[in-house]
Amino acid sequence: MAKLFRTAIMGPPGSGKGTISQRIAQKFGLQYLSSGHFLRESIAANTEAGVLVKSYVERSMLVPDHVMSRLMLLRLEQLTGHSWLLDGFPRTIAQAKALNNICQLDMVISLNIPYETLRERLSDRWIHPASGRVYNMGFNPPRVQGRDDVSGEPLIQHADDRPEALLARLRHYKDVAKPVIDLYKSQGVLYQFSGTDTNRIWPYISSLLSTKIPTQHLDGCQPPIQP
Ligand code: G5P
Ligand code: MG
Repeated sequence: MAKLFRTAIMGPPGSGKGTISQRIAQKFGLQYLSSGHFLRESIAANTEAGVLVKSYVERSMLVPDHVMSRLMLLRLEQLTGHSWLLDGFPRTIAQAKALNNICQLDMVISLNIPYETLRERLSDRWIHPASGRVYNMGFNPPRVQGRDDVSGEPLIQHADDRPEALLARLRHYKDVAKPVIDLYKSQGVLYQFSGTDTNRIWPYISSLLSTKIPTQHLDGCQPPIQP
């Protein structure tokens, strides 16, 4: 049986985790699990977890570790025997330890993007609240200005993408991510990528993954879960 490949992508809000994850999932056929997407899905479905996490997600605050870990580990339990990619989980050391208890990651991608770049991207970001689809007026604009490509409904801008709120979020991200990054560094699985442009970072990630993911795996892969 082909060896399974388990990886995670970390980075501050707006660093391109989602954009790069979609490319990895498409090119390498990994199952794609996004913590933000699962949270928004639970909120939209009004599940017990959704009600619990709504106020955190709306304020861009971290959801409590036990809720987040339970949500993600339950999904991962359904994927034994599959290779996967996690986007946005683990984000704290408690989450990393909970994940470590069930499996060891083969590789962790960490994105280092300058603050000014994040600020520009997020101030230009528009969201379709019902689906969580994200647009950027410069990088991936909607077909019709101010409207979601699929539903045609209006797009909104996130209050937490204002510069002062964003600076606080990014500081918080750094503090919380440091022990997680140190843990994966000590395990020898951390790969850090820096830059201001996703399209320039992507070829490096893609060629690194090509050396790590066994080609037999690609033959038998499952279609990725689209968020
Ligand atoms: P999410 O959904 O994980 P964030 O805030 O971590 O949300 P976000 O916003 O999803 O991260 P991203 O995925 O890192 O950002 O980046 P992206 O969406 O690909 O790109 C950002 C924007 O820039 C897009 O508009 C994209 O098109 C554009 N872009 C990308 N590359 C380029 C480029 O090169 N140039 C330009 N010009 N633009 C570009 O989490 C949401 C909430 O859920 C909770 C928290 O409340 C969080 O705030 N949560 C958790 N809580 C606890 N623990 C966890 N593990 C949690 N995970 C989520
Ligand atoms: Mg994202």
